[in-house]
Amino acid sequence: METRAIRNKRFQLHEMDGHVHWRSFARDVGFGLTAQQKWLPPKYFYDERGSQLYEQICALPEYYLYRAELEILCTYAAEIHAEIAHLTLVEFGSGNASKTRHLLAAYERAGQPFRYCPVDISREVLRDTANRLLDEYSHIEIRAMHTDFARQPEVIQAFQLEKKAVAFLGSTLGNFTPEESVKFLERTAAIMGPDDVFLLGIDLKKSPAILVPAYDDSQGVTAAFNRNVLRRINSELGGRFDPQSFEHLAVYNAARGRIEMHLRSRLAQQVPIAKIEQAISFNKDETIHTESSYKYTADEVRNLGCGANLVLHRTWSDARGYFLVALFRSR
Ligand code: AVI
Repeated sequence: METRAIRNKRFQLHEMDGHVHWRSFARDVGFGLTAQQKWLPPKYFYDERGSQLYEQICALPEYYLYRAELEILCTYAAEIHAEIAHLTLVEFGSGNASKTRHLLAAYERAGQPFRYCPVDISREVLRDTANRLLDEYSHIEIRAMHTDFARQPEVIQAFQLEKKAVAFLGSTLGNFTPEESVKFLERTAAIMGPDDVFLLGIDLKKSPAILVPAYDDSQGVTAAFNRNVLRRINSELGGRFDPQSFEHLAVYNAARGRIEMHLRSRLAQQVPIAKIEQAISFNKDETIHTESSYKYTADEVRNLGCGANLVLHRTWSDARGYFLVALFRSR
């Protein structure tokens, strides 16, 4: 693992080999698109354009997740801060930190120097966000890490923190399968000390009448986000996809408790992809499964923690009960 740190007084960036190498992208694309049910890992949505589209999704009226979690972090910032004030805040998948800001503001109000350790797969987003936060908060010191943390949550040990609050917000855990989630939480719990806490933001189960439009908005932003992975295969792997020949689909799979996003081929077609030296055949209406977004009940969230040696300590919810922020301690 390559580790480089870019330093200035209040900002350090640790590079943990976080860039997506075209060879691993090609390997995942070759593997996923030759499976019986074609699929692609959702992490490939997030190139620069994909990250911008995700920000637009968060502003959509149908995408309640963002605003529900924001409401929780805004309403209960003081209560949550009281639980973590003595800890350094580490955040997996920090993105533009637009919700975490409410916690950072509570640290700032305390008038003491504090450290924030954002961890993200996008270097550009880490840098831009760090610059804005440094301008905004005079007491903040940022140690950022650029890495694909999903495979290895232990990377945060490189921060060498004595006591930490590890946040994983935005329901990003919902994009892991339940088995992957337990593994990820278990591995995180294993590197938590007795005073450390884990703060999880997760979307709750609710009517498909609310869930489905959140992933199939009327302006077509989520459709563009979904198709962006095909554009990325075109530009980085020499693919010949016509993204418009794939229809965006979002369905709620009640048996599995997840929203599934697919891209459905409007016609029978063959798509050459130069860097995997193959042409992929699609039947008309055949789909590529591009993302699962698991939804949980509050009890399932508690059990998810239990299975990973995390004990639920407190929860906060929005007024409509759509979203949950849960604070765990390690067993
Ligand atoms: C990042 N993740 C939690 C989002 C979700 O809701 O699963 C990604 C997303 N996919 C479509 N819209 C948003």
